[in-house]
Amino acid sequence: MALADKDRIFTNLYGFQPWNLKEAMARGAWDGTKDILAKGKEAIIEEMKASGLRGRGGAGFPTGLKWSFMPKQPPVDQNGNPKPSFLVINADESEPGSCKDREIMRHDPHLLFEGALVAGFAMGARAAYIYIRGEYIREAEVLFAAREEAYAAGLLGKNACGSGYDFDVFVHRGAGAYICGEETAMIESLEGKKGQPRLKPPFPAGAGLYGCPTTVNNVESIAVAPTIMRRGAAWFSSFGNENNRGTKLFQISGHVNKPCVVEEEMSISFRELIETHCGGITGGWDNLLAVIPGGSSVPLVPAADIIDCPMDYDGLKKVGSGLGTAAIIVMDKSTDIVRAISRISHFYKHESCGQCTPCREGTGWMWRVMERLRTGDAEVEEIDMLYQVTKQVEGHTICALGDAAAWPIQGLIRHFRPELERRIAENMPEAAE
Ligand code: L3W
Ligand code: SF4
Repeated sequence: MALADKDRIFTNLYGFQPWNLKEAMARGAWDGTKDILAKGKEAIIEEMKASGLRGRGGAGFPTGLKWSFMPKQPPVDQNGNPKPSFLVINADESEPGSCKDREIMRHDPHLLFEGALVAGFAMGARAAYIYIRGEYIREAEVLFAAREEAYAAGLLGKNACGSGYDFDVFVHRGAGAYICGEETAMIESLEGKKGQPRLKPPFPAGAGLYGCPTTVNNVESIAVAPTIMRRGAAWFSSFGNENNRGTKLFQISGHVNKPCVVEEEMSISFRELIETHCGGITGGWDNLLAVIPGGSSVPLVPAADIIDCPMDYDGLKKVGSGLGTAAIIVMDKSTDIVRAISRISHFYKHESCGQCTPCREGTGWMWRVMERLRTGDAEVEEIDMLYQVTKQVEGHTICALGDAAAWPIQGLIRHFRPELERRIAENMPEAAE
């Protein structure tokens, strides 16, 4: 059954009402925030753990657990002074297909600012930085204006919400590099350096922004926190399957009759999601070819495997893919699937920061072979060789971009090998005999 309106967290997702503070408060934002903080840090973290919320930026790491990694006692610098802790909010939404954080920032920015205070307080942070992708110009304007409103109303800054807690939020604009969405590259960029991922460990909770304890969370993860605290962990965890809890923003693009961003219950089946919110597949269900269910970084899933699949972490893992950011790219039978994956390969080649060899060299190499496979200008043996190269890149790089470049190609070879062979045979008739 589809999510009822009363259970939606993002009640202004389509911007039917103004985003401003007065309207946001009428919708329930900033309601009882002081009381939430009065529960104390531990209680907030325990509630978030009990809610089952998993990070909405792609990796699905349990949010309450992540907050609990922040040190209870601040570490000290070489002069014996306590170091501050920071929250960094990842608004660098750049994953192809992903466009949910944009809607939150456009239409419900106060939920994000309130979430920043709740999360920052729980982890003992002095301030939050919202790192927003450079291309989101209008959204950044909304964030700057909403921030002004929150400060003017005493909700942020000194004695935020009358809680006795001082908490600042800064909005920082990126400059258009996908890699700055990787948490440690984002931290480097915030420090004014070139956005390149750091080796982990140490994780940011140990040494993050300016070497201080830092937690990086996605916009959606932070923006849902106040409502979870108001309505309770039991309410949030009543949605979805075991290990896959809550409501979730799904972004459906491609060959559906009505592409949209929609908040739904986690674990809803692909069929129900598409029928309820997208008016079905273009040309009907028989016309469905494949789906990339979690943004371009996850492997595609062929039609037969996806139709009744629960849209959650475990369901999509079982069919060899992942939920990622729940950016669902639907492809019908008019799609040139090899060209589509080759285009994704080009994206990763372009966005590689070049720091480690398997990714820097491998992404270009994989894209060039993909382009030859697209036109059929290749040997059949190269399909297996390409697969082997993806295995050499996967798991051998500093950050997940290497994996993200490898997985779509693996999915293509796993599910569409006959199509690759057909192209080669048609381009080289003598080889097909
Ligand atoms: C402390 C430990 N912290 C893990 C933290 C870690 C991070 C989080 C998840 O990649 C994925 C990637 C993309 N002590 C810890 C710990 N942590 N162990 O938990 O970490 P990790 O390494 O599993 O993932 P990641 O490097 O953050 C993110 C995928 O997301 N993705 C793309 C996302 C794009 C967007 C966007 O456009 N908005 O988010 C799509 O699938 O492939 O797998 O915070 O520090 N022992
Ligand atoms: Fe840079 Fe790619 Fe290495 Fe990530 S995997 S650090 S993007 S070269």
